[in-house]
Amino acid sequence: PAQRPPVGVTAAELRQAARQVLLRNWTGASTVPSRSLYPHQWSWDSAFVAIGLRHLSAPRAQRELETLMSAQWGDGRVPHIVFNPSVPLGAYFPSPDFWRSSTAGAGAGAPGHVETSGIVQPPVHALAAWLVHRADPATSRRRGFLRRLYPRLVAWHRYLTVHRDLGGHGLVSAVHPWEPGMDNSPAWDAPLSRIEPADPCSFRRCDLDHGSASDRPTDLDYGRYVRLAADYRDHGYRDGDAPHPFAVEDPGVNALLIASEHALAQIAVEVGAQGPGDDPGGHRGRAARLTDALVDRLWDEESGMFLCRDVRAGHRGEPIRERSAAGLVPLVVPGLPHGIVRTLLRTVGGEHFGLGDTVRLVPSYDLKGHAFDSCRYWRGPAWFNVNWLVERGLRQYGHTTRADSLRAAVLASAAASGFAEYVDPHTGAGRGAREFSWTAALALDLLS
Ligand code: 9WN
Repeated sequence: PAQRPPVGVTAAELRQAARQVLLRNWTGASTVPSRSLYPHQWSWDSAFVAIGLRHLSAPRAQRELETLMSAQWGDGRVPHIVFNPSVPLGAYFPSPDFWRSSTAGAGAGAPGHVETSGIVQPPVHALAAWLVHRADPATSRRRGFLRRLYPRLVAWHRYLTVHRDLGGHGLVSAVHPWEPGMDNSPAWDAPLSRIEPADPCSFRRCDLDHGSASDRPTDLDYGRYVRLAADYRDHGYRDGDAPHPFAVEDPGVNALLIASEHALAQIAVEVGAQGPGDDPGGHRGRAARLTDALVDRLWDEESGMFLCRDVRAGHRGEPIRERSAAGLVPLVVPGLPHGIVRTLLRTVGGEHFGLGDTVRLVPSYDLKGHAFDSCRYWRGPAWFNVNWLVERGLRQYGHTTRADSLRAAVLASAAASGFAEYVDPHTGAGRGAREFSWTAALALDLLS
């Protein structure tokens, strides 16, 4: 195992370094994932950031989520990017003039006061809101934090369960590879291969100004990302009208929705919500139904993990036979059947993910997979949010020793890599951006 704790870094020094990153990446109302590569507000990044910020300043953590939720659309969707108007258009692609949310998305209720993207990211927000509240309930109550956020979180989940059940079996579908947050996962190769790429001359990849081409998704992938997003936009971002040629049920997205639905039940108790359906019992019932659907549709005994499902393949959709770390994220779901938990734990430590054996952090993709690449974005490298989720899952199911060693490995790797965006799972070498916000935030959370 390569990621040893860096000699001489104390917990206090690491905490201080993480704090500095979060202060530097704070814009006054929210946090950028990275000053260089991602100069706007991203949806699931903000949820993870708030989970860390709560240890520094409860009001600031609350503000992070409030800023994001104030860009919510009328149909309930929470956009994956909220653009900062003071950042030049050329700093990130696709920029606001590509998404044109306030005009193209008007029919779906896009806000007029801010520009956003039109797709979504995993719903970690209710879980984050609950954890933020618990860090300082008095301040949260005084500011009416949960009382104001609760109806927005309910509308967000309703958007996903009503407008995005494209498979018709009670699970949420992602309609773009950016939505599950794992852009170029090998799980998308087959469904994406059916998409005609946009003309490469029609856009310019700003990401290559900041990141190395060998680490980032390929130009062909980008052409397809652009095509899917442009077609969605040209259908007014209305899910009923858009054909959604890419539609996948992702176990990570659905597991995070379930964990957040459980958090909504606790929030409903705190705010005294009385339904109908939006009372604590309503949320628990929805979480239970989603859990049943997750197990029915996505559990694969042969692989020993959850698989994504391509809703557009065959007559009734087909499992995508690629082992992605998204299939381990359901460890965060409470109350999974015991046999599934046992098998998942074997898989995490087995030859495909190697945790505690060949690697010290969970890789994003099968170490033995045909598409494994230890450098290229979501095709192998280890990401800190995924490892934070697996750590939480191990702890939830009582595997404290394994959770403790994963926690130590995450902290050591965050420190040694300068809070890298992701790391090579074999060597521990940092990749992508440095001073990456969720790496610092989640390290801070694990230190607390
Ligand atoms: C597209 C911001 C985001 C993360 C995603 C990660 C990456 C964007 C990109 O950066 O995606 O949304 O330009 O590659 O894949 O998980 O939220 O950190």
